[in-house]
Amino acid sequence: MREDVNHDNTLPKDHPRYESLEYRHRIIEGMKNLVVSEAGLIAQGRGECFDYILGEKTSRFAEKAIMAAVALLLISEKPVISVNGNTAALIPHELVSLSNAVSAPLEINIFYGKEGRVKAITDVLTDAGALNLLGTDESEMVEIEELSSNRRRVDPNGIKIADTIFVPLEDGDRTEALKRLERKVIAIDLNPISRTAIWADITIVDNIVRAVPKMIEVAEELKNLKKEELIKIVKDFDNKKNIQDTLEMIKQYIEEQKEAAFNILK
Ligand code: PTJ
Repeated sequence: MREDVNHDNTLPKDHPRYESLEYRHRIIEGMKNLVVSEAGLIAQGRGECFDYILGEKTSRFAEKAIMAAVALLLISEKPVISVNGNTAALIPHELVSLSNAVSAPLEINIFYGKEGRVKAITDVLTDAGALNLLGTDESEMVEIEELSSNRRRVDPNGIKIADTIFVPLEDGDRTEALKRLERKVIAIDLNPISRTAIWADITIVDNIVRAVPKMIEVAEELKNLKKEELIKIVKDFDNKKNIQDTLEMIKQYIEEQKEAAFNILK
């Protein structure tokens, strides 16, 4: 893990929400360095809100999705991990480790194409140990016609020809476009009813800061399985049911919190 960004000791280590605030600061630092877009701050806040109603922990349903996601990455011919500003700022080392563990290259693909951002993200990932990054040479990019946003510009050796694209944390329109192109999409999204979450083949409803390290662990476990066993894990996974189960779990958690809040007030 890299050092935290609490250089001026603004965050006391015994603060009950230290970890969450530390990640918030990574996003703020990332925005100052052009890695994160301004909208990335808002996305982080939205994510925190959903994380609250998940109890800020990885559920057993997220674990099921992680298992299927890693199995799918391991059986894919040309898997790619798409990286945006928020993911690069929050978990650069973990992205590099996952890329190595499942043999899927990292491709920088951003929604907000402000000048200097691709270079800033390249630097962060290179410092974290990335060797063969895709999406770094803007003159080489080709387009995915189904998409109108800046995300349409992709690497000809990456997303353009990938069979499975892993999109940790992003806006919805790309997942729909990739599905129309008959690609497999794996998403991590704290919002279980976002368009990305609904359209993806495998949706991990969890925080990327917990889910990606877990994926690295699971890749170690699954890498010795036979291809048929991995295919079975993917086939047995029902994304729609898993999202429904997650929503039920959230309802139940909120009920429990309602009781707990009343008990505090008694
Ligand atoms: O770096 P860029 O230019 O590619 O832009 C990236 C952002 C995130 C700004 C862009 O993709 C965007 O605007 O996304 P949205 O529409 O805000 O969607 C982000 C989704 O990610 C929301 O559903 C959030 O709940 C979710 N999210 C935020 N933080 C996390 C998260 N999901 C998992 N882990 C998080 N840490």
